[in-house]
Amino acid sequence: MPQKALITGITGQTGSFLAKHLVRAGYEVHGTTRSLETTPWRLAHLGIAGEVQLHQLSATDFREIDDIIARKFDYIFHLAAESSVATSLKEPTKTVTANVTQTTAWLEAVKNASPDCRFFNAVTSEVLTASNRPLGEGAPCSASNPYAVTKLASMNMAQVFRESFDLYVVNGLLFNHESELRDARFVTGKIILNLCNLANDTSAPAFQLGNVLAERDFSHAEDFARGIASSLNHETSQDYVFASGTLRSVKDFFDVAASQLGFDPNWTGEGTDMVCRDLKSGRELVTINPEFYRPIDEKGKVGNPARAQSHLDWQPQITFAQLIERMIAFHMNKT
Ligand code: GDR
Repeated sequence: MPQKALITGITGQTGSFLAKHLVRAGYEVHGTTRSLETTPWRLAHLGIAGEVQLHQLSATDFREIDDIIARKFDYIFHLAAESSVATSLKEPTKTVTANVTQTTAWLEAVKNASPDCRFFNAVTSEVLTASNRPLGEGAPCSASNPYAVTKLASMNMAQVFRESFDLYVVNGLLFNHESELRDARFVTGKIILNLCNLANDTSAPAFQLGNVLAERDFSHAEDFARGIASSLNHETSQDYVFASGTLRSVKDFFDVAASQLGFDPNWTGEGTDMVCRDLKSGRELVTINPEFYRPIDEKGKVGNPARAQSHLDWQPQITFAQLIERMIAFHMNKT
């Protein structure tokens, strides 16, 4: 009998890579999605749309969870969430429902109906307090936006269920993970989409970004999918940081992407007057719009994935340059 896994949020970026990993490893893979009508384009792109069983689950009403969990899974990977900081600032109440209430509903269902099922909860580096040191699992926590507040609560709830009810529950503290399946709500997807447009259309106007000096620890989501899968196969359950261990600015990401596309990016000005031009053509590529700044944008944080490396034998395999190459290749082949 194959092992049975359920991925909540299977049609998202990380859910899709995780589904592919588990399908290839021989699991029977199920997933929840908000709508069965929209085409799961990421699953189709990865060639596994026909190999997973989808179940509809609303983002606000979780009564269907009892029916879904009655199918008895060996593993549940809970990735469904409102995952954009910007959206959480616009819709904090909805974000609490999607991220805290939903996680609690899944944990409660596991406890009541399927206590042997191993449960992974996707958390974020946003809950870790910035420091000059690389951040591991024991680092102090705090939250500076609604998304981070909800993820901190969901992490604490998962820990309480693990300790109080003896469940196998893992929180994954995920630093930024990007890919060719990223949409333009997130800065890497926005940069690649717009730079590819500029490369394909010499009359396309410059686009706008917010704080390009913000720093993040970027990885490829496919690398995280392998780590997430392994985290439920250790003898004991505990939390894991997944990260590359290297800090880069949004500007670094932009510069590497622009260079790979044949531009010669050159920045002038400061703060919201920063502009990047292509030195070869003199063309303006990007300007800054303060509208895309966040009320509080955390200082750069770098992750320390030592526990995942030693317990799970996990190593990232896709470099920063390869991540960007894959994103560009995907968009250039589409247009
Ligand atoms: P983040 O990702 O908030 O780190 O969360 P995002 O790509 O939205 O922002 C990264 C950084 O880029 C700066 N930035 C911009 N961001 C967006 N979206 N649009 C812009 O135009 C722009 N210009 C500059 C932001 O200020 C920020 O500093 C991601 C998500 O995947 C979360 O779900 C996940 O938990 C964390 O990573 C780890």
